[in-house]
This record gives sequence, C-alpha cells and structure tokens, in this order.
Amino acid sequence: MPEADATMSTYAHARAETLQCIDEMLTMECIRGCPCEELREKIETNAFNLVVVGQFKRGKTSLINALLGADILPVAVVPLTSIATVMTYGDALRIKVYFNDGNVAEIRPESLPEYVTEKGNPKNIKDVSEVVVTYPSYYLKDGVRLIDTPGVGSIYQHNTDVAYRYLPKSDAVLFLLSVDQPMGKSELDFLHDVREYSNRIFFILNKADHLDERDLKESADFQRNVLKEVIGSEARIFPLSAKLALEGVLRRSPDMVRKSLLPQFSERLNTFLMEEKGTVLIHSIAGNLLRMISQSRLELELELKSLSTPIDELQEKIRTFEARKQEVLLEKRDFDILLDGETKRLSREVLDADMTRFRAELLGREQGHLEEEFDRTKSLPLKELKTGLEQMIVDHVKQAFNIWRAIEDDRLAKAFEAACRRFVIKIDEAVDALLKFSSDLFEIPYEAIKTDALWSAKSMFYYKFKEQPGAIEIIASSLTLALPKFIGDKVVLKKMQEYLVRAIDLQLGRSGNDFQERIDKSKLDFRWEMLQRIEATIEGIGTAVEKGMARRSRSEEEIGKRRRELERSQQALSQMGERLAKIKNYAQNVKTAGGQTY
Ligand SMILES: Nc1nc2c(ncn2[C@@H]2O[C@H](COP(=O)(O)OP(=O)(O)OP(=O)(O)O)[C@@H](O)[C@H]2O)c(=O)[nH]1
Ligand SMILES: [Mg+2]
Repeated sequence: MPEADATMSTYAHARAETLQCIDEMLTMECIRGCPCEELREKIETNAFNLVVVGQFKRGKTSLINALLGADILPVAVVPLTSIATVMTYGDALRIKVYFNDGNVAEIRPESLPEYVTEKGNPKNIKDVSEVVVTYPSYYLKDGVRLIDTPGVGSIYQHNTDVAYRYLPKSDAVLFLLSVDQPMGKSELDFLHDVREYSNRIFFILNKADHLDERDLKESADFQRNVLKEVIGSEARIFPLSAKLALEGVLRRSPDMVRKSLLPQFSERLNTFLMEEKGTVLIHSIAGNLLRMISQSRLELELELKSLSTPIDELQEKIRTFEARKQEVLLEKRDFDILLDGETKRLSREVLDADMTRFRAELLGREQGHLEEEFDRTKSLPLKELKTGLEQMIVDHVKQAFNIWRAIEDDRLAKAFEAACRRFVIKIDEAVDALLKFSSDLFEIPYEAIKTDALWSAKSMFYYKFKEQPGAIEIIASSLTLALPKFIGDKVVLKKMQEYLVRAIDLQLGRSGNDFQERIDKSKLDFRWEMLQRIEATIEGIGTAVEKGMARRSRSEEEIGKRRRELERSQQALSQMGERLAKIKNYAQNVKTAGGQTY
C-alpha cells in the first residue's frame, strides 16, 4: 500500500507552515488577542468521520482491516458486527468499550468479539454504546476516524438501527457493494437514506477476487447503471478485494496487494481526505490569521499616525471615533435581541416539533409491539407476563431514544449553526465597518479581508453533548398481581400500555431538557465570543491612539525610537502576511480543483 503521495506532502507542508506561523504570531508583540492556541487546536483535532456502511456481509469490516493493513476487527460469514467501532489514531493498538450507562472499560484485542459481534454480544445485552480502537495507521493521521457499522438488512433490526445512528455524524461515506450479490431493493432503499445525510459517497464493489477481469467489468457496469438510476448521475465504482488486500499486506506480497485493486481506491481516498478535510480548514485558518494581521497593521499605523498628527486634530478625531463607538455599542444590543429570538424559534420549530413527531411515531409503533407480544405470551403466569412485557418496553424505549437522540443532536446542531452563521456575518461586517471608519478618519491604509467564519456551532454543540451521561433510566411500573388470571391479563395489558406512555414521556422530558439546556449554553458561549470580537476591535483602536498620544510628551529621541520599533513590527507583519497568503492560495487552488466524490 502506498505510504504517502505527492498531495500528502504538499498538504503536510501547508499544515506545518500554518502551525509554524501560529507559533510565531504568538510571540509577536504587535498582535493582540490572537486566539492562536485555539486555532492550533482546531488544526490538531480536526476530525473527519469516514463511515463504512452497507448491507450485511458485504465486507465492511474486512475493508477496514485491509485499509489499516492489520487483522484487528473480527469478520465472519454470518451477520457479525453489531456495535459500531470507531478507529482513530494512537501510538499503539488500544481498545476502549463505552457503555450506555457511562462506564468505560479498556479491553484486550482478543476480547473484542465479545463486545462488537452478534455472537459475543447478542442483541447488545452488554449495553455497549460504541467501541473506540486506537491504532498507529497512516490513514488515521490528522484526525481521520474510520467507523465500522453493523450491516443493514439482516434479520437483526437493532444492527440496522445502529448503522443509521452513525449516518448523521458522517463527513463521507464508504458504501460497500459486492460482486456476489447484485444490488437489491432494500440496498437501494438504504442508499436512498444514506444520501439524505451525505452527498460524499464512495462506492466500493468488494469481493472482486470472485470474478475474472471480464466478469468484473460486467458486474461493475451493471451496478453502475443501477446506481445511476438512484443518484441521477454517473457514479464511480471502485472494484476491489478487501480479503486479498489484507492477505497481501500480511504476507508482505506487493503483487497480491496490486491484484486486490485496493491501491486505486486508497489513492483516491487519500487525495479526497487531503482536499476535503485538510485544506478547507487550512484555508479558513489562514484567512482568519490574515484578518488578524490586517487589523494589527491598522493599529500600528494608527499609533504611528498619532505620533505625528497635531494634537488638536487628533483630539477632534478621537471625539468622532467615540461617537461612532457609541453607535456600535447600540448595535450590540440589537444583536442580543435577535439572537434570543432566533434561539427561541429554534427550540419551538425544531426541537418541540421533532419531539412531538417522535413521540407519536414511537408510541404508535410500540403500542403495536406491545399488543403483539401480549398475544404471544398471554398464557404465561401473570408475574412472568408482566415482567416480560415490562422488559420489552424498557429495551425498545431505550434503544429508540439512543438513536433518536443521536439524530436529533445533529439536526439541532445544524439548525443552530445556520442561525448563528448569519450573526457571525453581521458581527464581522460591524467590525469591518468600524475598522474602515477608523482608517478613513485617521487617513491610513487598511485592507479588509473577507473570510469564512471559523466559529463552529456544530462542534461546540457536540462537545456539550459528550458531557451528558448516555444512560437512560426507566422507572419501575407499579402493578399488583393479586388478581385472578382471567381478569389479570386485561389489567396487565392496560397497565403496560400506561407504563409505555409514562416511560416514553419521562425520557422525552429528560431529553428535551438536555437539549434545551445545551441550546441555552451554546447560545451564551456564542454570544460571548461574538461580542468579544467587537470589544477587542474597539479597544485595539482606542489603545493604539492613546499610546501614540501618551508618547507625544516624551523627547524627540524617544519618539524616534518608538517610530523605528513600529516600522520593524510593520515589516514583520507584512512578511507574515505574505506567508499566510501563500498558504491560503495553495488551499484555495486545491479546493477549487477537488470536490468531486462520485
Ligand atoms: N472472497 C472474498 N470474501 C470476502 C472479501 N471481503 C470480505 N469477504 C468475506 O465476506 C464475509 C463477510 O465479511 P465482513 O467483513 O465480516 O463483512 P461485513 O460487511 O462487515 O459484515 P457485517 O458486519 O455482518 O455486516 C467474510 O467471510 C469475509 O471473509 C473479499 O474481498 N473477497
Ligand atoms: Mg462487519
């Protein structure tokens, strides 16, 4: 397998250079309030979720092993994977199991099948939420997370549910098909759903080793035509053999690896990851740093100007600036009111509406299940009948909420981000206007730099979710069983119906509160960060002028010394600006050239 390619080295260079610039800017006295640490962290923790999905037994798990070149995850001929496994970068192979009740256990690699497979952990009786495996693979570098999901469409509905839970978190999807089974209706339906969440899909036609070259081409053409009908355009399909690739790597046989056709796919995947994940962020960070440089240059110019402008004139300009500042402070209040309204609308139109819809759906579905299960088990003694039904309700409600919460989380995060994006633009405009105003007022140059907002509501929102315990507790039902069996049956059913409603409403209330609390907290964080931007700008301009004014009373010699210092800083800023502009240009070019996924 290729260990690196040309794109990677250029990207790696851009990334390293950006980090270097950040480090240098941290030490530059003339740059105030650079959130450099934060930006550095954004680059270092930039995660990209690559979710592997498909019908059961297409070879998803095998493909992950092949990509990593190691036999880590268990594969089998029967529906196997039942829990999602997140592969992420680490110095050594380490495995952690996260349970729904919030517990975490580190396990040995040979115990993995006891947690992630249908055989070892049937119907997820161990209540595992997900498994995280760290491994030192080149593919997982720089924040790529490869996620193995259970296959959909098998007799195990809970496996399908788990796969669906990971779709909203995907940044790109690897969709597995295989040559031994042409695409069926249920697979197409699944693809339809996947496309709701992602338009960045790689189609892989696995098990290519079953066919010779001619038949493989025929199979790929067939699948391509089927796909075309669903997605409306020509899809690129990567035929390969995950099994052969892994064998080739393990036996150190480059010939087998080549025959597996995996390298064609992995090269495309590499390029894509660099373009999508890396450069988009680098572009935006370089843009934001340039913006900071431009603002710092303006402040330097202001101080220089204040060293030489006649005092009367300067004081007159300061008064004009103060008046403008008051107007901006008023605008700040308007932002607050708007933001409040927007988050309230979000709670009402997204959260409340989703909760109502989910409740109706779940209740309808589970009332049906309850009746079916009652008919099936009503001959049992009352106590067993009750316990069995109660357990079923608890299991189903828990499962349904785990999945719903993950999906709702994504919906809210997206809606919140959309609402906030408008504010970021408005705030940036207000800041730009203030800077432009000052540059006109003091007659100094200023270059306004437009860049996309780096602030990400989505990641902030997810972060807050992580803090929430995943456990769902369900109250015990109260029911006396001292009744004759023939009346008791009816009473049990009625009580269980009530219990179902209560269990759902209790969970809904808790989840609703959790979500609402996160909306409120995210709003406060966002508000603080935004207002901070305006304040920092006002302060920066004010301080620069004050500094210049204060020096006016000093000796000519001292003023001259300060002027030379400022000029040196100007030069340093302009060199830094050139370096950042180069990085931004590189990222821009890669961004424009890329973009096509299927
Ligand atoms: N011949 C051949 N068999 C393969 C290939 N890839 C996977 N298999 C076999 O297909 C079966 C299923 O592989 P898995 O990787 O477990 O498939 P999966 O999609 O993860 O299955 P679930 O997790 O149950 O959905 C196993 O017996 C694998 O050995 C391949 O490229 N060629
Ligand atoms: Mg699997």
